Amino acid sequence: MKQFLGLSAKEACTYSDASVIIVPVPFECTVSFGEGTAHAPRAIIDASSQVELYSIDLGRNIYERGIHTLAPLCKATAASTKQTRSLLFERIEKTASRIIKDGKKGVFLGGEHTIALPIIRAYQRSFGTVTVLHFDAHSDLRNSYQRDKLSHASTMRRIHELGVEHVSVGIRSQCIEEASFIRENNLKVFYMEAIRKGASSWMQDVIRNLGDTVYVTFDVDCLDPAIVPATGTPEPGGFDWYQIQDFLAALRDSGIRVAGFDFVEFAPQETHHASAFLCAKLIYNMIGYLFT
Ligand SMILES: [Mn+2]
Repeated sequence: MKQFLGLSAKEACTYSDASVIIVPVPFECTVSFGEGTAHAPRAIIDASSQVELYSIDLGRNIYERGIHTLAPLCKATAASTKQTRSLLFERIEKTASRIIKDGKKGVFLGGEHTIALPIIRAYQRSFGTVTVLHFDAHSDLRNSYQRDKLSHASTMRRIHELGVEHVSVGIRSQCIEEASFIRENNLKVFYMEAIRKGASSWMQDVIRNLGDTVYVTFDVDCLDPAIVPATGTPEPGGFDWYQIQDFLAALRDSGIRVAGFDFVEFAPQETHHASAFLCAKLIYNMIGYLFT
């Protein structure tokens, strides 16, 4: 397997020496609009070889933290079926559990958003309590979508049913069923409109709602489609690059432990390699800021 950042054999770590494990999960089953998330891990890993290893913001070579990239957990075929899905979900959960048990941080590259469900199951079981910090343009709280309860549009609903605390950030699209579900269950949601109007106070407000151990599920469509158009369901009005960098720095400064994250719903377009590069650099910065 090609290593994240294109690290040479000398720079890359073995699994046992690494403290950060990259797990490609090129799973795509429940696309509703644009497709291609199955190709995201490869596109991100390819683009990552162009990311500068030294970080100006952090003043160090982030990779020296020790990063190892696993082989993909499934084949990158857009036509994964619901039958193969449950087998794969077991595999994802086992892999996440093993990474946690070995005292390492997991970075899971989707694939569609549903992969977060088995991962979060593993984090919840291993840590007892974990807060899920959910970046997304969409609430993903539909009970089912296109007659599928494991649709990408239902991911957070299933995670909610696990009894896991979650805080959603960047939301700017939902259906009326989701709006009432949020009200009835008093869910913590930071809408993009409020973030836009509230200057930078949203960052501390989000952080105040997190527990001691956090897992981040990062849907790339939380970003503005002007900076990442390559996603299945782009929504106007998202975060810019610096808002996310500032938040990562604020979260690091809070001292909250981030135990792992996923990065999902990127759907690479061959003609738009700026998107793939942005994703690769953002993931590298997330490792640098969140896993201290
Ligand atoms: Mn989304």
